[in-house]
Amino acid sequence: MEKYVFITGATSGFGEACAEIFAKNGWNLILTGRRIERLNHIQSNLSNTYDVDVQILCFDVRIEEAVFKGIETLPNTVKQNIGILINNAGLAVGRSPIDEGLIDDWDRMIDTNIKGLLYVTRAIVPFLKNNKEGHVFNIASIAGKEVYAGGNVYCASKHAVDALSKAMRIDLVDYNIKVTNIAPGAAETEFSLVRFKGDEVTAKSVYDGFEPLVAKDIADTIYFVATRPKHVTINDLTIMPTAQATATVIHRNS
Ligand code: NDP
Ligand code: 8X3
Repeated sequence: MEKYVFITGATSGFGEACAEIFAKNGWNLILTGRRIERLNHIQSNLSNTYDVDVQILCFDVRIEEAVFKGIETLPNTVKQNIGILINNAGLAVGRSPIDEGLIDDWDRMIDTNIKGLLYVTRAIVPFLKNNKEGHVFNIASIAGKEVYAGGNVYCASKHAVDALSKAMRIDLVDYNIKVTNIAPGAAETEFSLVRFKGDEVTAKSVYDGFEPLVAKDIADTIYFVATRPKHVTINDLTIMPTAQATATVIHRNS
């Protein structure tokens, strides 16, 4: 049986692009997200286009019980054949200084980016361990390497992902499980629309005057890393648009 790649946040952006490239290369998929219509659409599109099995699970990664119960519903043959976990679901909400931040925004980021990633990892890694091989990708960010004005809690959550990648690598090395931390810079997905709560003008202005990354750039890189020889692991990658030097230094054409 062909292996499965388990992708969280597969309803848009990096996750959806990863689903496409892995399916195109013959991998079966387990796709998760909260928007069921999108999951249904992606499932039928990919399974009709490529000769692969596409399983979907609709849950909010912040809800521990939903994560574990959802994963439990997968057929045993599917669970036992998971080869790759891509911990991608995540978000930024707001960009206020620390004394003006909304607690609800902070909770959403911490619960999704850190706790959600942990719940999914806890549920999936035992299957990889059982197979004595596997690969975990954690989608962190340039915000997990640097901090910037108004980035406070989002940056903290992505620094936590960076730390968890290092920690997982130690915990899983005896089981032949690779752990790769991916740290993208500015990529135009639904990310900024979510961060600025549907304000399309502000979201668009994030990418004014330069060519940002697109989701496919990240998916292509993940697929490359996933297909290195068994004895080769790429631990950590920072991927930026050519016009971006740091989280805040961007060359923009005026
Ligand atoms: P998108 O907003 O396009 O995609 C985010 C995905 O995460 C969606 O599929 C969404 O699905 C899912 N998601 C969000 N919250 C939850 C939740 N509570 N439960 C389940 N799924 C959830 O953004 P990107 O593709 O850009 O973001 C993917 C990852 O990359 C994130 O972790 C982000 O922090 C990170 N990143 C993004 C960068 C960028 O510039 N775009 C740069 C660096 C890192 P649904 O709404 O259906 O639940
Ligand atoms: C997303 C990139 O620079 O907006 O993680 O934090 S940034």
